[in-house]
Amino acid sequence: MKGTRLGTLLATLGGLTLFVGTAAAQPSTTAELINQLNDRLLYIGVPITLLVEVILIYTVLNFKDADEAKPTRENRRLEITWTVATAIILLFVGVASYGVLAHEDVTYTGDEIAPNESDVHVQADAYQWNWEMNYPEENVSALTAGDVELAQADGVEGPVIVLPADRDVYISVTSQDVIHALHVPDMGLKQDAVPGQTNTIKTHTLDTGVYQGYCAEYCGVAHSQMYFSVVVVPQDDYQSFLSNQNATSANASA
Ligand SMILES: [Cu+2]
Repeated sequence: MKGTRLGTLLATLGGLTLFVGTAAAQPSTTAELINQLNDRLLYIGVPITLLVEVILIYTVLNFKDADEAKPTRENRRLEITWTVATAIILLFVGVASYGVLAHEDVTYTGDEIAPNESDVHVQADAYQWNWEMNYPEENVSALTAGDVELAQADGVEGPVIVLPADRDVYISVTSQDVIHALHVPDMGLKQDAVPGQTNTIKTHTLDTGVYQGYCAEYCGVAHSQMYFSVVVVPQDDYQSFLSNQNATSANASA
């Protein structure tokens, strides 16, 4: 009777964790991969935590009045069970984590930057204390919010990265002075900005929206002001943004 009740409780709580998952739309495949892994590990972690707590409470209540500890008897079946169960759990965690950590949208190790014509390549240069965002292949340079006239960009301040939705995006990150770090939490993007070195990350944009970026490496007194924004817009808007920027820079140089 006791066992059935315990089983029901664990099954109910385990079922509840299924609803913890983030079903919300994701800004990028990188965020999607990371959040999915987080959810999967929760499905394992929450039931194990509950199981351990239930055993702990049961043991405390049941044996609190025991005078003397009795030696445990060998139970081979139990030992084999927990060894195999642990191995299965570790295997699941290992395989699930490897699938995400080795994905190129999470850890980009390729040599080629923006190999396809539809890919977007952004050069993000950090310096004390701001960012300079350039599009080396598009002849568009040093974007600040004032340059960008997009409906979605309302209220956006500081440097911006404008990206089309549903495209492969490569961001090359470097620094002009000390170590900084590019971080866009909602999109699951983070990369160190190291002077004299360029680190490239890759992602695939999904939903349109404005996502806040930060410098994630303490770099001096105005570190906290190193904001930037990533604005993901429909592909048509991105094309008109590029032609506007090109026209502006052509006028400026004329
Ligand atoms: Cu910084």
